Formats: sequence, C-alpha cells, structure tokens
Amino acid sequence: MRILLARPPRRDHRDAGLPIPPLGLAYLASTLEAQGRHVELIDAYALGWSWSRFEREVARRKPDVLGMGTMTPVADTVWKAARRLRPHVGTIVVGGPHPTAVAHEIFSDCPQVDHGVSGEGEEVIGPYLDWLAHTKGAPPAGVIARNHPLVPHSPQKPIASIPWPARHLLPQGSYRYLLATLPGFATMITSRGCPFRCTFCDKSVSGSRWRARPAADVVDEMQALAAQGIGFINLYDDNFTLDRKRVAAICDDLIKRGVDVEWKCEGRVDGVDLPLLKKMRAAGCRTVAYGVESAHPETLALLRKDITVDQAEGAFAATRAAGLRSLAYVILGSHGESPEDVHGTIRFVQEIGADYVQFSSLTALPGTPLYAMGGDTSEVSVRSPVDSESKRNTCTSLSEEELDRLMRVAWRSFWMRPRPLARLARDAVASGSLKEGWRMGFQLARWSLRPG
Ligand code: B12
Ligand code: SF4
Repeated sequence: MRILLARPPRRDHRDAGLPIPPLGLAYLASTLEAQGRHVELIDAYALGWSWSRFEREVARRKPDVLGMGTMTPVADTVWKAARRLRPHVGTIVVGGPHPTAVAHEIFSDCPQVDHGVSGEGEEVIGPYLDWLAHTKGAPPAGVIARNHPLVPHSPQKPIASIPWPARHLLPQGSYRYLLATLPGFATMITSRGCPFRCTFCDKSVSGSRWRARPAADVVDEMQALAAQGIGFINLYDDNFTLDRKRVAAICDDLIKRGVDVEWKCEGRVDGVDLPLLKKMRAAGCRTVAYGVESAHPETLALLRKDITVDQAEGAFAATRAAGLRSLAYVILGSHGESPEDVHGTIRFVQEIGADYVQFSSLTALPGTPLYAMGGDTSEVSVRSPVDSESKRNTCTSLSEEELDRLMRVAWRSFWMRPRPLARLARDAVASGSLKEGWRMGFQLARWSLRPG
C-alpha cells in the first residue's frame, strides 16, 4: 500500500505564514515506518510549490492513501487539495484539530474526503490502514466514516513510546522561525494535553490529561537535533512549564551534556519563578511565550484563563531578570471590552516590557468551550494578519470597523518602534529568515498602516 502524507501549498501569494514543520504528519510517518509500512511525506507549503506542481507530484506517485492534517481556519486549502487530487489517489483521509472538532461535518465540507481520524493519530493509523485493506465491518475507534458513529479513541501508550518524528522525510532546510536566534530550525513536543480550561483554546486532539516525556528522552532528542546542525528548537508543548521539576531536570541534563542548542518554549505566567527561569537561560532557553491575553480581570475571568494581571507582571519581570526574552499572546476586544479597555491592554504589554507580542481577536473555533457555548454567533468578522489574510468571526461587543482599527493600532504601536524592529531584524539575520521576515513584515505593515 503506497501511503502519502502531505501538506498542501499556500492558499495564494498573500499567505505570509512561516514554514513550520508539520510535526503531526512527521509523527504519523515515524509510526508507520516503525510498523514496516512505506510512507512518503510532501510539505508543499514549506517547499513553496505551486498548486499545479503539487498536483503533478501527487499524480506521479499515485498513492493508494493520501493523508492530510488541518486546523479549522486553513481547512479550505485541504478541501481544495482533496478536490484537485481526487482523480490521482485511492483513499483520502484527513486528521488534525479540525476533523477532531467537527467529526462527520468533514463530509459535507468536502465530499471528496473518504475518512477522518479524530484525536491523536499514532495508535489509530495502523488499525485504520488494516481496516481499509479489508473494509469489513465497523471502522476502528478514532476513525470517522460515513454511516458509522464515531467511537472515540483515547491514547493507551505513554507518549515516550512514540518514535521521534520522521524528520528525514521533511525538507528540513526549508523551515524558518522569525524569533529563532540561530540558523537551523526544528520543533518538538515534549508533553501533550493541558489541564486548564481557557474558553478560546481547542484541546480536542490531546485533551486535558497532561502526559509528559521523561527529561532524558527530551534531552536525547534535543542532542540528536543539535548533532544534525539544528541551532534553534521551538518547544510547542501547550504547557511546557507545568511540571517545574521536569523542566529543571531537562535543563540540568542539557547543561551536564553540554548540548549546544538554543530554544524557546510556551509557559503560563503562573508556572514560572526566577530560579527556574535562570536555569532555563543557562540551559540554552532564549525566549518564553506566555498567554497574557488581557490587562482586564473581567476579561481574564470571561476567558477562564485562571491567571491574574499581577502574575503576568511578575512573570515578565522575572523573565527579563533571568536574561530571557518574552513573547506575549494577547486577545483584544473580547465581549464587554470598550475601546478604552483595548487601549489599556495595548499599553500594558509595553509596560510589562514584552519583547514580542502577537495580538488576536477572540474566535470561537470548533473544539473550543466558547464554540460549545454558542459563541460563534457574532456577525463581526476581522482579518488576522498573521493568519494568511483570512477573515473570521469574532466574539466582541465592538463594531467590525472599531475592532479592525484597534487591531491595527495595536500591531503598529507595538512593532513600529525602533527597539522591537531592531530586535526582530537581528533575529531574522541570525536565523536566516530574512525572506520570511520581509514577507510577513510587509503584509503586516501594509495592513496596520492603512489609514482609518
Ligand atoms: C505548532 C502549532 C502551530 C504552527 C504550525 C504547525 C504546523 N505546521 O502544523 C503555527 C505557529 C504556524 C500555527 C499556526 C496556527 N495555529 Co496552531 N498550533 C500549533 C500547536 C501549538 C502545536 C501543533 C503540534 O505540532 N502538535 C503536536 C502534534 C503531534 O499534534 P497534531 O499536529 O495535532 O497531530 C496529531 C493529530 O492531530 C493527528 N493528525 C494530524 N494530522 C493528521 C493527518 C492524518 C491523515 C491523520 C490520520 C491524523 C492526523 O495525529 C497527529 C499525531 O498524534 C497546536 C496546539 C497543540 N497542542 O497541538 C496549535 C493549534 C493546532 N493551532 C491552532 C490555530 C487556531 C492556529 C492558527 C489558525 C492561529 C491563528 N493565526 O489564528 C494558525 C494557522 C496558521 C496557518 N496558516 O496554518 C489551534 C487549532 C484549532 C482548530 N480547531 O483548528 C491549535 C490546536 C491551538 C489551540 N489549542 O487552539 N500553529
Ligand atoms: S490556552 Fe494554554 S493554558 Fe489555556 S487551556 Fe489552552 S493550552 Fe492550556
């Protein structure tokens, strides 16, 4: 059976998204290889292929099974791929956050899709392919099939037993990250799941049970990546700092082994302290990203973020004191916020000394508690400049024009300052991401400097 896993090309030339490795597909590929199956992986997005080149390459391979993964806001590109590739492939199966969140809706979204996989795919893909070979009876747990109810599958094995991602199938040299401090970029996941309950977050793939890999296994993978010439690793765990003892053990081991690699991780403002941050700095960490979300306690409560404004201030001060850079994720214009409130949050991220900021609006994506509460009824739809210019429904009490204006004010008032710009330019040079930085910077500047 010829299996091809693929990420489609960019939607169009306006898509300035960064080429980040599709780790989910690489994990599936390593699992399939470990089962002795032959699998190919095409990342047309990172390779910068056109849609016709993508179609030609897939047609040439004529896979029996084509697998693609997708998030909700970019699902249209996967549906487009399914329509174009239908004549050249046997079965089309899709997985990832969107199919997990909407299950059988994928068939009305895109009739060309044959099956979906819900949740983490490693333990489902093998039984699915075996079922496909015989197509007898009900599909295995975790498989979304027409005319069959979905039987959910929860992972049984410890995540440390999953083979490392099959990065040898990825165009490793094509990946870039703007905040990387060294050339050679890779991503890793050292834990899955998150016990918190933020209303805007889709945890449907990995759920609320936090499962972590042992420190030594994490450091083995980081060391192996460093030996392959990777200079910077982005740890994309939802909540890397949840178990501080494990973080400390990872750092101690990195220092003991002298692993020469720099890294960034995602943490919560209530999950760090100065001694831990100093240890992280000594172990090669350069940046910690935190969900600050808002400077307003009412909004934090609405988002069920379970943090305080003081904790955000404290975490950013400690991060700076440890010699680390900070990235703040911020949500502007949530329900009940006035333009003055939004301005307050914009000022707050500058006051706490965030080095980088990413502003978003509140979106009720399928799979989030907000969506389950009926939160996507808003008529307001704003553009997210970092998400390929696509428009999306937003939960807000502000008008579309007002929110759009405030978002543009936020981006330009933070980024159009000499220090952040200079830092970003230095990172882009250091990480070899000048082309990507220019492309994204141009899109952002064009959008945020628009009059009005
Ligand atoms: C890294 C990351 C990114 C990277 C890109 C990653 C990539 N190239 O795949 C960047 C930073 C670019 C990114 C961007 C966005 N992201 Co993002 N991202 C993540 C993050 C933090 C980790 C993803 C990851 O590597 N997970 C680890 C792997 C192992 O899991 P996985 O990818 O889900 O894959 C598993 C299963 O889903 C399944 N599977 C996946 N694909 C397939 C395919 C087949 C055939 C099968 C059978 C199974 C299968 O099996 C895999 C192995 O278990 C997740 C949060 C999370 N914890 O997953 C959010 C997350 C996926 N992102 C999210 C969102 C919303 C976005 C944005 C839309 C945000 C925005 N700007 O508004 C953009 C989209 C940009 C774009 N143009 O694509 C949401 C998606 C929610 C949804 N319902 O769609 C998530 C879940 C965050 C959240 N908690 O809400 N993201
Ligand atoms: S936003 Fe972060 S802390 Fe909140 S539920 Fe999602 S992963 Fe957990």
